[in-house]
Amino acid sequence: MLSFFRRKKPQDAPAVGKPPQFSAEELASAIPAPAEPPVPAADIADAAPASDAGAAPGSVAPAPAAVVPAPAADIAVPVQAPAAMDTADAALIPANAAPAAAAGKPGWRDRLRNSAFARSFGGLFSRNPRLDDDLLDEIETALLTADVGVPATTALVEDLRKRMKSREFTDANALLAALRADLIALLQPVARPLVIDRDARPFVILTVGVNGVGKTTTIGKLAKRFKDEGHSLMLAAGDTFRAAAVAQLQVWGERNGVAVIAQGQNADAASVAFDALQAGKARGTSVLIADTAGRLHTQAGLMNELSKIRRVLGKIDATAPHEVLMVIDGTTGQNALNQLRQFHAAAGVTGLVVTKLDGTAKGGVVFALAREFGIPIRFAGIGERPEDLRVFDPEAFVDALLPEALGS
Ligand SMILES: Nc1nc2c(ncn2[C@@H]2O[C@H](COP(=O)(O)OP(=O)(O)O)[C@@H](O)[C@H]2O)c(=O)[nH]1
Ligand SMILES: [Mg+2]
Repeated sequence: MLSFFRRKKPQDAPAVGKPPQFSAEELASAIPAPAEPPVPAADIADAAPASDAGAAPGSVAPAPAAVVPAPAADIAVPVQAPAAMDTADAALIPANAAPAAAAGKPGWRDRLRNSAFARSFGGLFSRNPRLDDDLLDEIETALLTADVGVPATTALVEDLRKRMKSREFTDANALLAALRADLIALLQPVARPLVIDRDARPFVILTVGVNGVGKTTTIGKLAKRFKDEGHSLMLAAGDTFRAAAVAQLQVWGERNGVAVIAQGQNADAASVAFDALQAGKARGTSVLIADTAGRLHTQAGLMNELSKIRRVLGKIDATAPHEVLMVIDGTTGQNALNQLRQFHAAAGVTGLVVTKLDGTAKGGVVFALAREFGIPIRFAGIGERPEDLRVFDPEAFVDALLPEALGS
């Protein structure tokens, strides 16, 4: 793993209030490649703060006392063009990352077939099991092992047991088809895609979650998606714990030709969000996505910081943030439920992204999240490439875990 992705613990961060800066070493460590030609002046101007775009800080709404916008010269991105496109790829996507998944169901199937879920059910049904209580026990074990959790597993198995006793199924395959339908039904209520309200200018998406779950990567993927859909876009580098985190977002921004508002390392994250929203308003940007530093749901001070970011955004636009998008690592297991509970209490989560469902993720936690919270699952990450962020699709997801071919 590149040192670039290694995170310094928040408590190691020097005190807030120092002028933001990027040393040559920090940038070099963020983008491990020879320097490429600098960004053209026009691009740098595009990344300028609100004050440069014609709106004086505070003209939209007075800055709250706790938020001291950095002096104009310090706001936004004095970052020397760290890299060109190919270098950016090298910095963002591991060299051994798989090519982008195929479109539609085949991509889901291909990426999820090694999941614990798919493997245990594959093993179970390739043995042509008999329709009996042992089969239900084995299904129960497989669901629990795949992180579906006790409440959802119990509900699913008891439904199947009842229907089996009333002789609804002719054989094990009929029961498998019923399980498939039950799993889809469990996810249907949370399959509510993110809709960008075009009247909100900008539509503000605040991303939250613990360290390393894929927040910044997801923002990069979303930037590409929204750009392709014709939205004008701005990113806010709210992970101010490390210079490398700011640079990581800037590389994604450059890659997609998107302005990144930053104040550098150790800046107040709420201040960055405030500046970015002012800039977005001044430019009539359609979508603003704010990154935040990863934090543990057990760190009360940092969780309070999220509430503060929310409040500060609300000073400029009472309806912002329009989406609080929590990114959850699909390999986390049942702990994901605790994470969501805490983040929801601190920041009012309105949508989820479950990442890393490719590879060996158990995947079952998606069902547990759906059952327990009913919060919409907007997207699923099924790989590291920009294209590998899918609108969450229960049928494609369940089809990948329990292919129809299984048992037929
Ligand atoms: N396989 C896989 N890796 C992912 C996915 N999303 C993010 N990652 C990887 O997870 C690691 C951490 O991502 P990052 O965005 O820096 O996490 P953050 O700390 O939450 O911002 C990086 O190596 C990403 O490439 C995904 O959907 N699948
Ligand atoms: Mg990050």
